Amino acid sequence: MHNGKTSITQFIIEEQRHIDSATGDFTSLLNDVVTSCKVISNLVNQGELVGVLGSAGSENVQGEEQKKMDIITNDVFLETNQWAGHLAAMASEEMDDIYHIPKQYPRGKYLLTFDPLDGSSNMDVNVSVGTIFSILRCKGDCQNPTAEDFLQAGTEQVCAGYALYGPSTMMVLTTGNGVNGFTLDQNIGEFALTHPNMTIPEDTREFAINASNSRFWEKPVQRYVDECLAGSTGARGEDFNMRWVASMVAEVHRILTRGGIFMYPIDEKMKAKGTEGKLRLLYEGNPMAFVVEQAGGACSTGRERVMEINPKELHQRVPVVLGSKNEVERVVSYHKEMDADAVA
Ligand code: AHM
Ligand code: MG
Repeated sequence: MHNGKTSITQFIIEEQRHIDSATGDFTSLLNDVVTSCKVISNLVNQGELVGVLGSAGSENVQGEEQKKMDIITNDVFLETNQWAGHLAAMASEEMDDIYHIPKQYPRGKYLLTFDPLDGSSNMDVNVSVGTIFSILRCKGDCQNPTAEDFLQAGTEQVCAGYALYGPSTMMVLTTGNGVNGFTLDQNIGEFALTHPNMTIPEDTREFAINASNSRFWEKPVQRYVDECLAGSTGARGEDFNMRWVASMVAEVHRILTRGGIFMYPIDEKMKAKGTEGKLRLLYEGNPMAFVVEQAGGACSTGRERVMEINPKELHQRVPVVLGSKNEVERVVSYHKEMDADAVA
């Protein structure tokens, strides 16, 4: 690319050259994912000029209101990634069941999961939104894949990443070899490597949580946040700052840039409804955990490493505590203490 910057295409090709068994399939698949995000970036940028804001008047499988853009961006992913022959199937937050590759196209050896427009409630108010994706190997019958083929622990991911549609559009991804960030040059339609080897500082003084749920939190989360709020007058002896964008992609990106901790924990309201969290394991928890861990951070439910969970169902939800390692470990230790007290 120009100005001495490496394009995302060159970066992916050069990274795959180091892998003897690579056939070019994965490189090509990742390029299609990148293309999907460019198309979505363009739609997000145009907003109401192309009439994409507002509700679609439908609900997804989790009973959440779907925005027009949830459906449009889901279709962009399906159309862009279905034809090339790299995928056995796809699954997304916006579809009840897995998506089978149409008969006229060949089927390949990978599975793609995605949340096409995370934080979509932010679309109408013109605040950052993102796309999250994860690539898995199809280990079963790739010609006749089922939902069970997607139920792999996060440690099995081949690649994960996100696109952030903010003041600039960025893609951040990992193939298990560190984390790299690319910025979209709108003039030439290509991502350039602008943030090589992103790392998360181990310590932080910034936390992100939706505090309107505080009366439902479990004790360990309550304790952690109380201590942050007490700042220099409390147990921590230091002041903390707080953020809540309500776009997980934007929160994770901030944490990758300057550290921090993000929490969407399980709470009493969720337990009463029989759900295990707000965020989805396959479309949000695992891909973000892979990125965050590869950048030197940590991602836990509070009680276990997110990437070690064996998924039981496609749309499984999970509590998420991620970011700077020492803070995540502190939250985990508070859970351990509380759970030990409960047994004693
Ligand atoms: P979505 O996938 O339906 O957009 O929901 C996930 C989003 C995350 O991006 C964000 O962290 C969270 O939901 C915000 O939740 P809340 O509205 O409770 O603040
Ligand atoms: Mg989401």
